[in-house]
Amino acid sequence: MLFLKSLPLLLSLLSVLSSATSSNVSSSELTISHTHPKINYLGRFLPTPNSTSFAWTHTQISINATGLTKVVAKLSGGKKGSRFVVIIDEEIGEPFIVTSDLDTYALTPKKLSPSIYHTISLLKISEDQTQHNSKGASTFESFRINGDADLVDFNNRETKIHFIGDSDTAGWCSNGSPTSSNNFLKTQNSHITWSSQLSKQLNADLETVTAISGIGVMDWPIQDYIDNTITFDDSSSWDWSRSTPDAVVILIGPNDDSSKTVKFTKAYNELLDVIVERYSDSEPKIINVCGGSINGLDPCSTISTIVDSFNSKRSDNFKAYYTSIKEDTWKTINKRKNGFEGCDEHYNEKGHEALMKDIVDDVKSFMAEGR
Ligand SMILES: *[C@@H]1O[C@H](CO)[C@@H](O)[C@H](O)[C@H]1NC(C)=O
Ligand SMILES: *[C@@H]1O[C@H](CO)[C@@H](O)[C@H](O)[C@H]1NC(C)=O
Ligand SMILES: CC(=O)N[C@H]1CO[C@H](CO)[C@@H](O)[C@@H]1O
Repeated sequence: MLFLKSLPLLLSLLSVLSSATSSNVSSSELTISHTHPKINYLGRFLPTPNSTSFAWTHTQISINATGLTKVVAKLSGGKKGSRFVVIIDEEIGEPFIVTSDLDTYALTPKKLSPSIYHTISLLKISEDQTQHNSKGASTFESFRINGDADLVDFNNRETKIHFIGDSDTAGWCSNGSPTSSNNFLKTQNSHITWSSQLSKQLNADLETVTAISGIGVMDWPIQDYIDNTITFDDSSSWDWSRSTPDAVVILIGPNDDSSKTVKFTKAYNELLDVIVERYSDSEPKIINVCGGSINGLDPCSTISTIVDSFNSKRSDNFKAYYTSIKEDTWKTINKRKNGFEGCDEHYNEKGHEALMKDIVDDVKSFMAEGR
């Protein structure tokens, strides 16, 4: 009696167990290491045997596949952590923090239809705040995906831009408010900057973003870091032949004392010389932008003069261009009460958009010139 009574229970228990096991077997998982040829890297990455390191903001890791239902990334965020977003089929997710420990992060919060191609991009939206060798670098080890997914190529856009800049390009405080703290893990977001918004308008990739908050060309020069694969690691020199941008777009200078015109001009020319030397094969257009936050108009007239003199003494095919935010726009977006500021008097998304709108037509025509 007792036996007969418990048999159905035992049988149903067994069937629950076996269905759970079989469903797990049918959805087996695959680990694809950081060296897998279908993983697309945009920006500067340094592969090591076990993982790939990266430190510059706006570096991006992507895949493209059908049958994809699950993607888990194994990564670490460097000593002080990093901020990331996931972009699924061009739709941007909520920013999240990757800590210093190597850990796993689920990148597919919503259900993906397995019958169509999906692109998943992991985008680093904060910069290296540790600023000591490679200690602040993030590392990426692998993706774990469902085993029946079929990976295909992720193709980059045809037009590629290298942005050089300071906090305004790195997105310092862009997600903050005038009353919020400036904790970079909560407020830095390079995806909503003028540079990122401009690239979207041009249907271009941000192939390289070498931006550091607080940097300039003279007092703390970007020239000291621009050759590094890992921002603050001088031993990680970048192989420039791996990038062939159509344009180098620069917004730099407000962090220098540009009233020392001669010294500033010399330092800005040093940066231009580095670009000419490193990109001597691809000869990208060199587009100089004025319109930074706080004191952003200070270096404008000097930079405009530098551009003219750069072009007047060329024997190669390089050409520099200059464009600026309108003075009225700049005044409007740099007043706290007007709603264009994040924390530390830096632009929020709306402020960045206003800057982008003032320069986008000029940049489009510069890029179209001679093509
Ligand atoms: C790399 O991985 C191997 C095998 O898992 C491990 O033994 C080794 O310690 C790792 N090296 C580093 C630098 O993490
Ligand atoms: C993903 O792959 C599909 C099929 O090859 C292709 O049509 C699509 O353009 C790819 N997406 C990207 C961003 O490369
Ligand atoms: C070990 C494991 O992953 N078990 C899972 C098997 O599948 C069932 C149902 O899908 C899950 O509930 C278990 O956690």
